[in-house]
Amino acid sequence: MGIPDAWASPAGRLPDPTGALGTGAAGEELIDLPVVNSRSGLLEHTLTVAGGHPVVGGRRLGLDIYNGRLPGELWRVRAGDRVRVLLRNCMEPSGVPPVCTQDDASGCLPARERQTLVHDAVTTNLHVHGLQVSPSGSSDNMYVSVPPGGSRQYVYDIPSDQPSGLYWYHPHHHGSTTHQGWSGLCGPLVVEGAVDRVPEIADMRERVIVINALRLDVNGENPTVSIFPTAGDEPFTRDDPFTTDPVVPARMMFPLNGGLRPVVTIRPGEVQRWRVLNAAPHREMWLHVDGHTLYWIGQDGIPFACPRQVPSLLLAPGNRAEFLIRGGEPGRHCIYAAPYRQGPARTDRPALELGTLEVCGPQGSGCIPQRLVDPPRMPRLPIARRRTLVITREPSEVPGGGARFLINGEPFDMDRIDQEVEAGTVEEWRFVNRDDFQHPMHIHVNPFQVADIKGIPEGDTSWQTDPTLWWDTYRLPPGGEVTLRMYFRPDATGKTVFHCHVLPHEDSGTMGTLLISPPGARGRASTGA
Ligand SMILES: [Cu+2]
Repeated sequence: MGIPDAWASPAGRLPDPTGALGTGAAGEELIDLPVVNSRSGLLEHTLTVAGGHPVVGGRRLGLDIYNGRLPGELWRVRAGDRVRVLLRNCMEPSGVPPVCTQDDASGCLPARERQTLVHDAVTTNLHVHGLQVSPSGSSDNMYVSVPPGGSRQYVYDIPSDQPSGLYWYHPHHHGSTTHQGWSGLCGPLVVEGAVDRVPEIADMRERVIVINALRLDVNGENPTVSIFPTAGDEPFTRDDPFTTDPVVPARMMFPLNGGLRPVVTIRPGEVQRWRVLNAAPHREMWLHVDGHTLYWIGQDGIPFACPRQVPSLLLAPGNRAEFLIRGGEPGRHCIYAAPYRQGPARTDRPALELGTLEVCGPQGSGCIPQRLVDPPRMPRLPIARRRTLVITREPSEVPGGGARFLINGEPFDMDRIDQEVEAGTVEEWRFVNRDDFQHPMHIHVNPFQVADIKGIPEGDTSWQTDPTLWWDTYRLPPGGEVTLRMYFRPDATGKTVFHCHVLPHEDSGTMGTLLISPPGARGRASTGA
């Protein structure tokens, strides 16, 4: 599709809701999120989602948020704990989106006859991303709807072998996941364990950092118009590759722990432990800290055997990267996402300043440990089954609605069972990407290893392909393919999902259902080769 006039117009025509976009560090200190701890094996908590007014970069916004703050509190638990969370939905529809005429100076297009509001924008539920818990009943059940005024009691029993690392919680109601993600609805969840007892790490200053992407209209609110995903037809230089119906001018803000371009302080020589979540619904972040090497110690919640020295780390939406960083030359160093080609040529993501690392004060200390912990091992079982899943692109069913992306030719249908697996077995899933955009695939409940990958773009140094690493979200190269090896743990059975974690893709149907049957249950024929 073509570029709507509003986006083709000079940048100056679009009001900037941030009031400070691209003007350098906003200067706030990175805050530590408030912590909710488990006690005696139980984390008991109420999570209220309601409209609120977080102040980001000096601007008072109007967004739906958890417990009155952006992002939500940090939950800290241990493997084997029970988490009881009462989700209360106190959201209210924010009304009709702003619509104006074509000659309006704000650059809107006229409303279509049919205004497509986000489907069920204020219906929600809860997903604990990466926890290897039951997807059934009152646990991590993706088929639950909590309407406005409703509530739901969730109970998650974290297994005793859940790796110690960074996970997160966020809404996962099909159709409104993107919208609620662009409100910043999410929070980090740390499972404490063996890696925290590595002596060098136990002594370090820890920073849990949540990167949000907020989509804001001129009023500082998240517009409730439908999002049409595209794969690059829109100018990414606005960092906004989506069009809406009706078109509403909007800009993105990318706060860290709710602060716009905050300052993170470290002493020269001091080693800190950073645990970073990319909660942006659509944007990959090729994370760099100017002048600093990263010592990568864990990915998607799963710690490594030893640190890996890397110049940068790419976080797809949903990924968590954990690393150590040693304060270098005194002074200010940019924390940024490097320019990156997430889609086809000429649609590059521009550089994005996220914050500033300020190295200052007396000489600090700290050591990079040689050894960490024993990572989980893939059980030595024969591959019970190999499946092929093909991602294709087709025009949206909605006229002018851009593209949508299908899995094996079909959009999401929650009443269908696409893949049925037997718990206690190992399978290989080969994802073939027939599209020219990277689609980061997330599979619920069980993490996986990358057994094979083809089609990494030439010269793209952002990929980590070590087959011993574990992930729960992994990118498919454009026009390439990835084979994921998974063990379906026997104690987490039921119906769940797998999907692209570019949330506008997920909401438009790039999601499949996955039934994990109890061990010994007879599988039936299902899609796949
Ligand atoms: Cu996708």
